[in-house]
Amino acid sequence: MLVFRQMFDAQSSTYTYLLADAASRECVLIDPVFEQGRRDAAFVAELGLTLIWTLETHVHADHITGAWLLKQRLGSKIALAEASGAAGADRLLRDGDRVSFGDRFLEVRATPGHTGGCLTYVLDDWSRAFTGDALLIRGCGRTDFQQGDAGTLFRSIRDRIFTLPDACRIYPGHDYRGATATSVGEEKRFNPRVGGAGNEKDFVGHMAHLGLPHPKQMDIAVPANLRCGRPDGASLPADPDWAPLNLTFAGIWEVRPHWLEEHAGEVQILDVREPDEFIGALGHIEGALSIPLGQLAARGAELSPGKPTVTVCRSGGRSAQATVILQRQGFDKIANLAGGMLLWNAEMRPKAGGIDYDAGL
Ligand SMILES: N[C@@H](CCC(=O)N[C@@H](CS)C(=O)NCC(=O)O)C(=O)O
Ligand SMILES: [Fe+2]
Repeated sequence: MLVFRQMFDAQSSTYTYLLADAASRECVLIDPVFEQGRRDAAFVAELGLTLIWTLETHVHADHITGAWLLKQRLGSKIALAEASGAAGADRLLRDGDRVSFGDRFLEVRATPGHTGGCLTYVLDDWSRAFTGDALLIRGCGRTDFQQGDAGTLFRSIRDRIFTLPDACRIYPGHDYRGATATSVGEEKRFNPRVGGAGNEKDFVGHMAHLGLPHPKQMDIAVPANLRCGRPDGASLPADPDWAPLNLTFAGIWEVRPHWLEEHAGEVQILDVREPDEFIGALGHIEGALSIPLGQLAARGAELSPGKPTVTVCRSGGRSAQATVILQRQGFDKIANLAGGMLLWNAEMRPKAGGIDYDAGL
């Protein structure tokens, strides 16, 4: 069984793919994006997976890879093409290699042309192929920089991608118009550059006249990607260190109830439930300030700005939104109480008011 997810970085229109072997829980990420490192790490953790490889389809010109960052966070290894010329990889891939995760594997196909080191990763059963920027949906990667060569790209697509079964699903490195996937058969018929009856000469002529401006991030992205995304002296965005926080895939920093019970005196506790809930059956945490979620935008000034804040509600849903509202107001040390008062009560932690479930009522 395969676990498969497609994720998107809106800044660069990049797709990142997660493939996991359901039984062993081993997974790989294809083309992670640096700025999405926390998102990807949280996703891998929440699905109970172990990230063993990050795989690059090529040295990107438009965004920085998350490979190095994920290696620091999760201990994953970095692989990309030997022909990429990049330093800092754990494995340099060549045409015909296999990258295994659990009982599954990806077959490595060299598909140069967009760059000299472009790879396509084909799933073991040929049901899916991850083409990077060699083949895009109704398009293809540009060929005007990074050893780009239109004739080479034409042959890569025709000989190494279009030779897969028509039903093989194609997952590209980007899409700029909102499409997510295509298939070999579909691109053979409808791709205006490489499909239909066009030949190499037609393709080379088409590619010579794209007239695209260079990617905005190119001068930063290419040198960084040639180091597999390792920052060059620049400091990393630091994780908050005032508590052992967990970042959920939804992007919310969370704190566990036991930590809050032990450190209640060091933080301000903000309960965002309605007043009747605050004094209702679930009770509230001693010393908590009560500001209902609907009033938070107007009453943020009642909180001390420099003090770490933990938001609380019934289940953790409304208080997650409270962290977002407070961040917009400039608060930076904010976390949500995981599980809210429901989990707090289930763990029988001390509370003010409410029903004492432990007394058997
Ligand atoms: N506007 C984008 C540039 C997008 C771009 O050039 N993308 C490359 C892939 S790295 C490409 O091959 N695009 C093909 C196309 O747009 O047809 C940016 O500034 O990042
Ligand atoms: Fe690219």
